[in-house]
Amino acid sequence: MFEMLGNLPEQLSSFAGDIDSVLKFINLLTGIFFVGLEGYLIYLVVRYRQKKGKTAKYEHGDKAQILWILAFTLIIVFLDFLIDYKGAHVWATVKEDLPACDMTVQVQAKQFDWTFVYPDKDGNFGPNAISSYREFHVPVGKKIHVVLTSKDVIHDFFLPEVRLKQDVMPQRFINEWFDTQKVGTYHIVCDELCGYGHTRMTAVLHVDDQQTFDDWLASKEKEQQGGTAQ
Ligand SMILES: [Cu+2]
Repeated sequence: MFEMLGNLPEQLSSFAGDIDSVLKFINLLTGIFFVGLEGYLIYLVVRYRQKKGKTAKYEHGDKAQILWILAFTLIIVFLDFLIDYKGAHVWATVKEDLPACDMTVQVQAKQFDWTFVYPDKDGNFGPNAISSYREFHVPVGKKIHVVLTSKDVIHDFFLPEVRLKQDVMPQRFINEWFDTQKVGTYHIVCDELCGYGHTRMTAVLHVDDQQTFDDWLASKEKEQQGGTAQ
C-alpha cells in the first residue's frame, strides 16, 4: 500500500499536495480496516473450523449483536464525515472557488480525441479562435480556466499530474481551473469509458515558459490564418 502511494504521479499543481494528503488519509483508514477485518476473518476461520463431534449452531440476533452493528455503523459514518471534513478545504479550492485566472481555454471532447480552443486577440471564441488538436499548451505558473464540453457522450478530463479530474458532458459547459509549477510535458487522458476507442483518447499537456508559449500560439495562429488549420 505504501509503495503504491509513493508511485503517485509527480505533483504539478499548487493543490496536488492537498489532494494527495486526502488520498493518503483515506488509504490509511481503509488500510487499517482492511488489515483488521481480514485478520479477524482469518482468526474466525481457524477458530471455528470444522471439528469432529461439533455441529454448527445458529444464533439469532440478540441485543449485543444489534449494539455491535449500531456501533460499527456509527464509527463508519463518523469516519465518512471525517474524510469530508479533511477534504472540504481542497474541494472548495479546486471545485467551488474559481479564482481570477490568467487565461481561458475551451476544451472540446469527442469520441475519441480532445481539441483545445484559445481565444483570439480580443478574447473571443469566434471564427478567429485558435484551435489545437490533442496538444494543450499552457504557460507555466499561470492560472488556467478551462471550459469543458463534449460533442457527443460523457467523457472525463483527467490531468493526473495536476490532480484534476472532471466529467465532461454534452450540452453543458463546466468551469474548472488549475495551475502548474514546472515546465514539461504531462498526460491528458479520458477517464470515463466512452466507447471502443476510449483508451486512445489521450492528449499532451505542454507546460511552457511564457516565451515558448507565446511563440507556439503565434505560430498556431499564423498556420490557421494561412488556411492550413485542421
Ligand atoms: Cu472519452
